[in-house]
Amino acid sequence: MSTFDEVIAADQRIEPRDEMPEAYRKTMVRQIAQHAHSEIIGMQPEGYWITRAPSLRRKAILLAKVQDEAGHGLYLYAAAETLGMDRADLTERLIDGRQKYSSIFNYPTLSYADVGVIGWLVDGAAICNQVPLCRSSYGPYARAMIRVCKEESFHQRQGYELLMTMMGGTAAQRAMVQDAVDRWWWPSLMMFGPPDADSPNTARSMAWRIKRHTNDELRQKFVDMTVPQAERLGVTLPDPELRWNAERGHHDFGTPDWDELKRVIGGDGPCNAERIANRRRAHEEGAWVREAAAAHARKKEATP
Ligand code: BYC
Repeated sequence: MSTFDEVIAADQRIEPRDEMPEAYRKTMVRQIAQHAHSEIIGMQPEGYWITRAPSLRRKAILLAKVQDEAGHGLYLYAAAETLGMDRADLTERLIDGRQKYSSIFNYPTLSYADVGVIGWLVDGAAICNQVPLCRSSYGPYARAMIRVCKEESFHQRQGYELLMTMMGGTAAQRAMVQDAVDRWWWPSLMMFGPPDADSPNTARSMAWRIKRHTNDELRQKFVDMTVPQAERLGVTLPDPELRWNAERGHHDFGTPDWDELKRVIGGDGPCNAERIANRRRAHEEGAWVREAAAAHARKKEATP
């Protein structure tokens, strides 16, 4: 039987029954739980627009997307369960503030263009971050990521298509798109985490092959991928320092406001309190469903 270090060195997967250092298990629980919480909290900014969608077609697309996000949360909670973490316990840790979720979901969605921009930029950033996680060293997480990425790709396309449609509309619609891009660009860059020099977890997570690229590498990849899409769409990315650097073969770009990221992660973003209050209320209102399901399961077990 191979040891943990041999499995990692051979670039194979660690499975739930394999021996693993306690620090590896803790890191996986931390990342998977945060990821799961992000999917579930991430349903709120877009969910708000389901009853306000401009057409039946847009409503059906948005409903499907938000339901996918619930599904992603569930795959991820199931992956955390393989590490001995109970979903109910993880939910408690989210709503009492002991565990984090992505900073991006603490910003408000002010118009329907935000739905398109979340699909294009936020899901675009998520794909950039998550495709390498399909090769992450923890088997259940890597396998969950494969399906998640396929669905994220649909999410990104629906956002881009929505924006293309609006950009072909009236001047007011084009202005709505530009306004949404202006508000979501910098928070999207912050999704990749702090700069490498201030990222305490990256070196170890790279050594364990949980992460395959650093935060800054993925952020650069996202910028390079997004600039031509913005040009095609006809919007301006709100960064005066953004330009092609032929020597590096990459775009140079400005510095995100890292103090803002710290504030938002620390609980002081525009919507943190509202997001957690909604999640807590939904959890409390769902107590009777959990009790009924448990009673049903006990009854089924008792009947021969
Ligand atoms: N927001 O050492 P670092 C989605 C924390 S869902 C909040 O670089 P690491 C979608 C970090 O946790 C998107 N916290 O950490 C859903 C750490 O704190 P702790 C979610 C952040 O883990 C619905 C500290 O800062 N995606 O796409 O090496 C609709 C230092 O950071 C953030 C994932 O969760 C942040 N932005 O790297 C639409 C992907 N950044 O835990 C879309 C999986 C950093 O030590 N996660 N922190 O207290 C990852 O890839 C990595 O965990 C991160 C951070 C790149 C996020």
